[in-house]
Amino acid sequence: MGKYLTEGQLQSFRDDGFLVVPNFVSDQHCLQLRERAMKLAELHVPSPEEATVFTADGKPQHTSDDYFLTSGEQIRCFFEKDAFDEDGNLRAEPHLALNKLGHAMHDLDPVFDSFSRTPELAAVASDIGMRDPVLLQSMYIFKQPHIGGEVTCHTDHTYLWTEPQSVVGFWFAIDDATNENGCMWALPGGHRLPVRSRSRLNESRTATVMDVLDPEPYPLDNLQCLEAKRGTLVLLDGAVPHLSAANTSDKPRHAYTIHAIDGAARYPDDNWLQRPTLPLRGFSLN
Ligand SMILES: O=C(O)CCC(=O)C(=O)O
Repeated sequence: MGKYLTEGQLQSFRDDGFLVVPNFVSDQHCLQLRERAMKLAELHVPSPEEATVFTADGKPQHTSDDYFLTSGEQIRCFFEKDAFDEDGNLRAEPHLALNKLGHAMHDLDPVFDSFSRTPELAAVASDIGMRDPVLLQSMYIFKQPHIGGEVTCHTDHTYLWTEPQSVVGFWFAIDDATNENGCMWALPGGHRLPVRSRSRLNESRTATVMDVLDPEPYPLDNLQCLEAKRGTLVLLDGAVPHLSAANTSDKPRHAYTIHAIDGAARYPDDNWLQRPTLPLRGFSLN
């Protein structure tokens, strides 16, 4: 028995590389975060020139954009590809056209900060063997009705590389996530496969490039559907392949995700996410 998780849950996480923990956060806290995210979306709307669009595979369309590459220590807004009409005008109000907010709400906004740093989260991190967990990035994912794009199969280690590999995803359903509105899917045991690609900054640090370590695509036939009611925590080993489908329904699927790494692991300076002025902090409030 861990501090929060049962032995059975820990075994499941070790076996599968992911774990669904229902009722981890109260509805009230989820709704408070949801309201705050909508507010931040209004407050941080970028100018049309700055706006970065996320393509279907979850990559920014303009990876060279300073706006994206410096977002590791900011609160920035990223739009859905279908948020714009043929003339480049937003089809809806900005906060209804966003793909996500990223990537430092957990450090810069008090509501996100306290949601991200609870004793329960510290206990879970300790249960799964994280010795010095530090919160590297946060994303608030809107998965808007009709326009919420798919996130293709990837591992988080690909984007947040540490040596040794240490990233863990703490994903929270802020709305009910169902097969209909684009819930997450993951490959049971997929964390034991070698990670197949690494995204890093190019030499001039103006764009990201993908190093393909193994061109074989991940086997997708045995994916497990991770439907999750509001307040559910989904833990994801950094090496487990996961994805989510587009939201073609009329229901939003808001989610919040934190990626934590081991503070003792090496964090290469060619990772896209750099925080030169904002020190990393752990889960506990002190
Ligand atoms: O919420 C989603 O649809 C994708 C999230 C994801 O891939 C992640 O948190 O690593």
